[in-house]
Amino acid sequence: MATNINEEIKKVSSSQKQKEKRLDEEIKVHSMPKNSSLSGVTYGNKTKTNKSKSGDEHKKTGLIIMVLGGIILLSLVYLGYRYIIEPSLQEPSDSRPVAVEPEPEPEPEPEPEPEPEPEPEPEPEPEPEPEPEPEPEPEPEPEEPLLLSISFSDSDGDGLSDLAEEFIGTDPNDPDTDGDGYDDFTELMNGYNPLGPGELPDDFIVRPYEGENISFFYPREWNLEAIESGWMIEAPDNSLMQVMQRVNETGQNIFSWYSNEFSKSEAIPGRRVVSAGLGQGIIDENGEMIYFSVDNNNYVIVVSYIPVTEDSEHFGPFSLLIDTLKYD
Ligand SMILES: [Ca+2]
Ligand SMILES: [Ca+2]
Ligand SMILES: [Ca+2]
Repeated sequence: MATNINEEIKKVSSSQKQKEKRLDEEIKVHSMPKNSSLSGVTYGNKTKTNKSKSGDEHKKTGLIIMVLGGIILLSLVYLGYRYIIEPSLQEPSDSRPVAVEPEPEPEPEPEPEPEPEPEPEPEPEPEPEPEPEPEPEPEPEPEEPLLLSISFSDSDGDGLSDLAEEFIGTDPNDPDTDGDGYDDFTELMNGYNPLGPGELPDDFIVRPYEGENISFFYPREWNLEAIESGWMIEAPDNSLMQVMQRVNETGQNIFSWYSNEFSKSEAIPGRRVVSAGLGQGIIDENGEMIYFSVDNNNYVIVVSYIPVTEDSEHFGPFSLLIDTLKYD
């Protein structure tokens, strides 16, 4: 019985050992691939070959470095010679001949230099700048309004303004141009010739207009036409003079009437006041019309000047009209 038990134990232990052995083998088999795939023996071999290879490369590299070093060294030597030693050798050799030169040569040529360039330069002028608007000038004075620019001065005091006398040909500085004892204004207004004996010639430069209440002189060549509340006198160049009559509803004198009519409270400057046959008149602010009060402030006469051009061509006729206006 005991032997049997021992044999049994042996069997068991031997089978146990066999199991363990198999396990070990299995473990080896499983772990083998790992070892082989990793750097096991093979890797070791490879490393060895690499080491021997890199040894060779080191030698090559060293050789290359030495060759390159040699080249660089030679280059440096060459450059050093080329740019430092050579120039320093040449300089003295250059300066030597200069020093040797015996004569500075009296320079025989003043050579007046034949003026090389008469400067043909076509000058394309890259646009001469668009010029920043040459005139910021705010207009040379706002232009004196026409009637305000007329001088109604009467130098010889005969009742005709200088401009009117110049127009009809009498002397602005002599009240009695023809020396007959009657002044120029009186002769004209009464139909006598201020330039000589007798009555006004038929072809005198101006002629009278006699209205119901209003009379005045105007140029013979102008065309007079009655219009509503007045007259229009047209020059050959279509410039116009107008004489209009208005009722003075307030019965005020011309200064009060003007202030009331145009709601002006300020005093009227002297240069806008005209003394004429109808008494004192007022030139309006725009210098286009002159207002007179007539018939004991029952009417206002409005005279206007409407030129085609703004020259002074018709100042004479207009002055004469103002001077000779009468209201009866
Ligand atoms: Ca005069
Ligand atoms: Ca005169
Ligand atoms: Ca006279």
